[in-house]
Amino acid sequence: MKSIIKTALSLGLLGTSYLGLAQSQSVREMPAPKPIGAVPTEAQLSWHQLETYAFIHFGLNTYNDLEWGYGNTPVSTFAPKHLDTDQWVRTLKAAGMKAVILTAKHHDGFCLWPTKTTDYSVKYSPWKNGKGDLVKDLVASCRRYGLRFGLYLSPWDRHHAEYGREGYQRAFHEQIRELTTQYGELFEYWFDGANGGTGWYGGADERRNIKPKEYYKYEEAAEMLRRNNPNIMIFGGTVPTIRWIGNEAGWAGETNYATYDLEAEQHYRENIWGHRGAKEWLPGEVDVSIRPGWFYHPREDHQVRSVANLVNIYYQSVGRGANLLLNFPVNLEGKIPTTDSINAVRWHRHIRESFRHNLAKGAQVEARDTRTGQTFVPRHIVDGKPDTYWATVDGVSTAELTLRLPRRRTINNIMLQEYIRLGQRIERFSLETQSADGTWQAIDTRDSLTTVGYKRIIRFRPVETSAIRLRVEKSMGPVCLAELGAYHVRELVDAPLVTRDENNRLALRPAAGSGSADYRLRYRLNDGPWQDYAGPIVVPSDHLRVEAAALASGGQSSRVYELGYSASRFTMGAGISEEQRRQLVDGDGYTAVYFDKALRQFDFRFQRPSLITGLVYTPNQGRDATGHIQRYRLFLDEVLVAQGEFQNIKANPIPSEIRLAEPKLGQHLRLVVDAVLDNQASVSVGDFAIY
Ligand code: FUL
Repeated sequence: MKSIIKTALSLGLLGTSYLGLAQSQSVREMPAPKPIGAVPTEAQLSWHQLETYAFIHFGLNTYNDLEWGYGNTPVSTFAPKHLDTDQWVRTLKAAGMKAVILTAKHHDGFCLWPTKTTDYSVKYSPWKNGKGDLVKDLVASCRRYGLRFGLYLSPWDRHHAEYGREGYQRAFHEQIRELTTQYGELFEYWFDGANGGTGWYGGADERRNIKPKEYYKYEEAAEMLRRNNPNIMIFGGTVPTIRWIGNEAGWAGETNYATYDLEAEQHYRENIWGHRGAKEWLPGEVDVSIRPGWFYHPREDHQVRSVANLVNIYYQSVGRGANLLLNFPVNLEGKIPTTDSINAVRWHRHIRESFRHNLAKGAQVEARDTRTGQTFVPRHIVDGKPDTYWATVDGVSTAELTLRLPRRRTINNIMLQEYIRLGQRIERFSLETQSADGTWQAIDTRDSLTTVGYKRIIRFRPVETSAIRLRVEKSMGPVCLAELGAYHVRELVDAPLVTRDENNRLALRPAAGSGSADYRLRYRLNDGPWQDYAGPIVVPSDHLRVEAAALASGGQSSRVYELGYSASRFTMGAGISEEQRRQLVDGDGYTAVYFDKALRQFDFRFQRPSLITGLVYTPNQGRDATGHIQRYRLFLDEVLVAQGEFQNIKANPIPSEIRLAEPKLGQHLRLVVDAVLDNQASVSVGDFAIY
């Protein structure tokens, strides 16, 4: 009998199911472990499985080069010529997106559907002579291509005259009613939390402060949403079912709990990691744009995230148990631009190929302390089904699992999934591989081996092995593991970073997270010939176009940098030391300077009259930076040439441009800081560049 089983096993005929059967006949089936803490609802469980879906930011902002329109931008400027929602959805589908969320209304108040609540909508725009309905068009495209559909409706409305008063409360709820009754099923609804106070407000042009938790009546709004969409996921407001990840830069914490307690939150940054053992299942959603801004800006055409960068974001979001909401800014034509769509599709192919072959499939799995019975057998972790799992007996909250692979393999990624229906449990683990001589070695990784949750993917230096050992060192209760996958993934490198200092020294630096890959750096200036990079070089000219590339066995990535005036052309005014000046113009937003609260202006004096087109302010890129400039005026030779606000600077502190209406000759540029974000006392600056 034994030998028959052995032969059948080696032929792969029986797998381990025969043994399972034998086991089930002889042992008692233990009950499932008791749930621990908060657990997901069915709707949340199916939301987790979406993993990646798209955001579309499009509207009046697109046609006015804005991130946060003030609410007074003329409706007549909304005139897309070749708007094609099928092109969006085809692209998104090819990029592996399971759903799409449209900004039906952004903070500027402009509505992309012909709402009855305001005349600030597509109905009053030249697009399709006012007969268009973008929400409807996109829903139809989603149906055609099988994507799910969701909406973003900004509660803050900088256009509405009644904003801050009852009139707008009613209009806002009516907008939700329209959107939830006229367009079919919605999988997700976004209540954006941003509110900068100031706005056009029907011409009042003032600051209006509200108490969001009360003013927007989120509980009533949610009820309305659920009436027609019982399984809807709600982002933001007071009764959400998912949570913002706390940054717009594309990362969840390596330690990431799906549980959260909104009432206990002290700072929004806590969202990045979640709250351990908190009372609510409120999983994180990583929202990030494929370009620096959320809306389309022509100047960002050469700043589309590379495939390598997007892959890294995938590991930092989906690979850490969060979902990824990747934004695509639709351009002036009304389409997703070519570079964005090519990179997104290539990214998806890379991810698909990376995780296509689970090298642990067919492994023999042995475990300690397994619960008896069919339901919990160790092989469930390699059956490719996240709804079957292996579990340890009650009272045991550590685990040891050994997987003997069908053959020796090189691996550099391990994917783990907990059986989250019973709650998130694992808090610390280790992973080892067995060398040819039989000894066990810890994987060589920079990832911290802490939480798992819905999904965790660990990257490490490639290693050849025929066995893997997982040890769970700390768990909130019996370990319930649904899946373990082992993969050999092609490593990609991202384009290098380029900086130029005040002595005109140009330097290339490997991008963060470029890992162990061996690679070479190259560059070219003003579209000239490519040159190998060996160390900093002196580049004497202003207005330089630098293309920098990293080449490795896994492929190459390049990026274009447009550099403005050399910092050797100007001096900076009083109150700024030489050392500070160096940091302000070194092209690196991480070398930031905090200024004394008395300092509220920055002067740039050129040696000779120079043609000025604009100034780029890079906020302090430090993780918990404060003191970003919010409102400014810009003077050239004492004449006011621009004024305004740096939009969305809190959540997305990217380099921001102040562009003059037209280039002007001048010698003395002065940036006056009129408001600092959150009324902080001191201003902080990462970098300044003049163009
Ligand atoms: C933020 C908004 O202020 C941005 O403009 C963008 O819509 C982003 C997704 O959310 O809070």
